[in-house]
Amino acid sequence: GKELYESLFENNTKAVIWGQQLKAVQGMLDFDYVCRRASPSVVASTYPFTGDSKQKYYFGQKEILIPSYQKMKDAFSSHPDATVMVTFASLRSVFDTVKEALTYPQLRVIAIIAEGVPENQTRKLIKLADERGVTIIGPATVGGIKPGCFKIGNTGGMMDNILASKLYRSGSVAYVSRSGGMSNELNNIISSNTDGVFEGVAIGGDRYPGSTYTDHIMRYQNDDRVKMMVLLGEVGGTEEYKIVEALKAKRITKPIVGWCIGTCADHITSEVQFGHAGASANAQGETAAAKNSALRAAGAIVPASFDDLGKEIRKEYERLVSNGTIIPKEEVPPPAVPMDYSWARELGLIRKPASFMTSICDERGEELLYAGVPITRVLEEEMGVGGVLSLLWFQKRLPDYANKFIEICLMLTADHGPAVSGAHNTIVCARAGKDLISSLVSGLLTIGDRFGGALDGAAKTFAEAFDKQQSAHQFVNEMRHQGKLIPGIGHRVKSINNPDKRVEILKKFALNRDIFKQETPLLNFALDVERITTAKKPNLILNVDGAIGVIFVDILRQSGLFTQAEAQETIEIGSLNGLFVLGRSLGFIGHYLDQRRLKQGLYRHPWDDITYVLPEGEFDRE
Ligand code: Q5B
Repeated sequence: GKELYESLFENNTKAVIWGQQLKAVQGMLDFDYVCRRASPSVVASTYPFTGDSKQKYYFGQKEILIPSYQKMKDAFSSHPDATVMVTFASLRSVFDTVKEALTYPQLRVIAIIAEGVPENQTRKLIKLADERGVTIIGPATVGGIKPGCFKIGNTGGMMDNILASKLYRSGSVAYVSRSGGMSNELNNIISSNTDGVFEGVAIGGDRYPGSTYTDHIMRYQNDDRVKMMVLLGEVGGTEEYKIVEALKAKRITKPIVGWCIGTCADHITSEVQFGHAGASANAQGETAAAKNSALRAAGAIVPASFDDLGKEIRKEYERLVSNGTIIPKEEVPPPAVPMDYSWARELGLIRKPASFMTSICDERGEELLYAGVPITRVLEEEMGVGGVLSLLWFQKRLPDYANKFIEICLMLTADHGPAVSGAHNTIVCARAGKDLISSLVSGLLTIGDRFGGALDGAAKTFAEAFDKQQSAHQFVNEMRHQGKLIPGIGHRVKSINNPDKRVEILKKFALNRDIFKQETPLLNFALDVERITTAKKPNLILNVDGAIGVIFVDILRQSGLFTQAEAQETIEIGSLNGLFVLGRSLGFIGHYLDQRRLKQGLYRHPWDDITYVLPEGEFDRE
């Protein structure tokens, strides 16, 4: 049978949680910490749909691991000192869950947090629990709270609420209510009119709650630490009359302030079902007003209205203080519970310098933005690859001719045959059996000052000479004196006799004022330089890297879209080589796929194509 009058929770009570309610568990642990409990109240959780694991929580500042067990049996056998189970199982699985829990003799309390559990199931569970001496709180409840000791799940709300109602330390007033929401109200009323809450239980709105007002009030009656009690009943049912009987029979001797809410129902002519399943008066005696009168007549302190509840509670509390029943304790401030970072941020209490900054793309909203432009607009306005590149690389919407120029660059640099350094590397890598990305990267790694990566160098070197107002002659001579090759000049196979068609196309496009609507002073200067270098050697042409480099500087400087500083920065941070890298990636990927399709085997370079020039010595072959 059930031992009725014992305490359910103390400051060393341990609980197992059924379900994956990480937030609720953290709330319980924060409560424990603010109550100065020596150890957390939650020792384990159990959930059949995931394997055994350990879950990370905070206990104050400290990070702790709490085990989660797939099998309830394992949770209880590993934690034989757990006497409470809080289950968040849904109405579909709660019956079986609680039935199983009731087979573990260590359990004293099961708090069921589930709406809509069928009444026949609840009644079966109540019967089983009674036989085993287990107290059920719920099902349709948030649970209960015992300041300084234990908090069931989300009871009491957030930490600011708990602090405001001083639920971190024990008071002298114990209450029982049906509704979780109203118990928050009671926490507030009691804490502002007395030395605080000793314990509060919300039994839940069910017609057949697992434990009743009387179960809890009798516990409070028998606990010397409770000096006065509060009962918040409601319209419907006859449970409050059991308190009336206990008062009459002097089984309740402590002061009890009582109020049944729902007195307004008497003014409504039609039959009213309030929020709770049990909150409907089926007979005159079940009305709130009738129950309030009965309580008053039996000796409970019943205010004139709910508004006066606090006043009556205060009056009784002050009487108990003045006659020495309650000796108010000195207020000790609670330890500070660190606030969760995300919550503090939401409240605007903290700020933190971000580790990363970005200015090109934002994917967080409903629509992806490239430099602030929604992608639907990018498509609607047919900005093309050139437009997208301008947004992402330069955060600018460039004029159409500039976007077109970018696209021409990508098309013209896309490939230049298998013999060039990069394509060769990609091919060798592919033939060594490597994957697409490795082969592509192997090719890209050859791009530099000599091969394909002279765009930035050309842009910078030509621009500097131009800005110093050097003539083409002076520039070529200065570079020669410094022993430097001019970036963007020279080609292995192309020459004035075998012109590079790609460069011809670029020049034609940039020099056509009908299309390319700006001046090209740096291109003109580079062409002057080319006239001098090709006079020396026919292959010292303005090459594809050089042509793109100088024309791009002209766009940066003459389009009117970049400030001088932006133009300079764009050249200096190495943007322009990106054009060749991007364009040529098309070709390298093509070469990789081609080798795979052609099923080319491992490449080994032939000996007859290598001159071995080893130092002569005693180990030389005969
Ligand atoms: N001389 C490109 O040289 C190459 C000179 C120069 C002054 C120069 C060379 C060079 C600068 C870097 C550059 C991009 C290595 C090239 C590209 C993409 C590609 C590739 C493809 C594709 C070619 C012979 C004589 C020497 C040198 C002098 C040479 N370059 N003088 N300024 N720039 N250029 N790279 O033919 O007196 O005889 O000793 O480094 O812009 O990579 O298709 O292959 O799409 O894939 O080997 O187009 O020009 O000439 O080094 O034997 O020199 O000319 O000092 O003079 P070569 P070298 P001297 S486009």
